[in-house]
Amino acid sequence: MSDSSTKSGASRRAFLKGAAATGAALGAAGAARAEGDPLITEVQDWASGFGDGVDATPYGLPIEFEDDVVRRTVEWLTADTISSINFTPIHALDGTITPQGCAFERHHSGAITLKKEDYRLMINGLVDTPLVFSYADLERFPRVTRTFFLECAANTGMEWAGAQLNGAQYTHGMIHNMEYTGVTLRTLLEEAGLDAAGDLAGKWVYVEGADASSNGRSIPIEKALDDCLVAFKANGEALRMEHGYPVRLVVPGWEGNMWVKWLRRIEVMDKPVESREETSKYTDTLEDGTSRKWTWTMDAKSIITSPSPQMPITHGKGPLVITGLAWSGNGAITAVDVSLDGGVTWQEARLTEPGKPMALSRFYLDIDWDGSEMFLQSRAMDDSGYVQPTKTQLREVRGLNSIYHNNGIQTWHVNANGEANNVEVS
Ligand SMILES: Nc1nc2c(c(=O)[nH]1)N[C@H]1C(S)=C(S)[C@@H](COP(=O)(O)O)O[C@H]1N2
Ligand SMILES: [Mo]
Repeated sequence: MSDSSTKSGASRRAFLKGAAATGAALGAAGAARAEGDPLITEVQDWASGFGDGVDATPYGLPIEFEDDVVRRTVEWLTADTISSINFTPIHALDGTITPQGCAFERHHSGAITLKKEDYRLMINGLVDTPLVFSYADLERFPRVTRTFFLECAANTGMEWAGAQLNGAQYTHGMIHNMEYTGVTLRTLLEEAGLDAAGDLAGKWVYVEGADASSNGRSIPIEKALDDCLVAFKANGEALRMEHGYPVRLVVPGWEGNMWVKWLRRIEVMDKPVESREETSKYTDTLEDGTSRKWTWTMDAKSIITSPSPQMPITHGKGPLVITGLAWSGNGAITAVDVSLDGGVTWQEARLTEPGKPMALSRFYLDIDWDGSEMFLQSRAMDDSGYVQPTKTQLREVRGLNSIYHNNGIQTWHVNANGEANNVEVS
């Protein structure tokens, strides 16, 4: 696990040399293409007239050529689309922010239409004054804006027994990363007053949504007071209906199921409810048949988004950008290593910026691909010192009965034609 050859000066120098050679090769290829290219020498349609005026599209959508960058579902996974899931097209995105329009959806009883005017949020239970807030009330509390990932605990769950789904979108696409604006849950709980709760140790909040499933979950009060948000904006605009319009709970670093959408009630309690969503579901069954519960945190994980099965290498050998995402519910990503040979040797990738706590990090590794097959892997490290485990290491602890919390290292086999497939090397 602690192979650190990549951090040596020697490999760093090799990388710099590689990068320089890469630049030269690209330059030559660019020059050759310019000669006799009608796209350079002829006046094109788009330069011979006018384009659309402003307001042609009051709220813009992606250009038609990008219409394959969409959420996708796997039909056989669920009986219907009402209690179902789809997947973020992470293979086709870059940077770290997930546009709401293609951020995965998970509903237990469908996405509901709830007007701001009809919105109410109740805080009751062990509080000094039970309160009901309207949407307009929430807008008058001091506001914060923070970026966090949401990962469904079931992300990568189909891969426990072996490589199954062929694409980063399907294996790792139950994740999104948005900049949320709202009010801290602490602000609202303090508004209701927590003296009635007495000693807060061992106290809980029970949160539920306005949809038919209600998706009720118990959260320890320490977490509720620490960093949870009652959010009404994502990426600068109103939450989309499918993400909980007009208000959702944000529970940084913890499994997506706790991020209650269409948030309608928060009850302060002296014990957890042990609801369906935290007993029969979202617990981790071990080899001996017993189940771990309260496994809230999403441990450090990473995925190479390109190349990947949906993103084959189409340009042949030479300069190749390997890129992916890394995240940790325990803190900030400090480093991501990439292996081209199934975990035998590792190189440290570049992070676009220092990792932010409980938010996605983007990494790049620029290589000069010699056209030979690769077994691509990435492994994430976070500021708690945790290193993303191999699938074998994970199974040693968890057995084969689990679905949730699979953060094992993923392998893509890339053949000489640049096609990638989901495989396992152990
Ligand atoms: N009210 C309500 N909240 C909910 C759900 C739901 O069905 N109803 N699904 C949960 C689950 S399992 C996940 S993974 C996340 C998904 O959030 P998203 O649809 O915005 O991606 O919402 C959670 N919050
Ligand atoms: Mo979920």
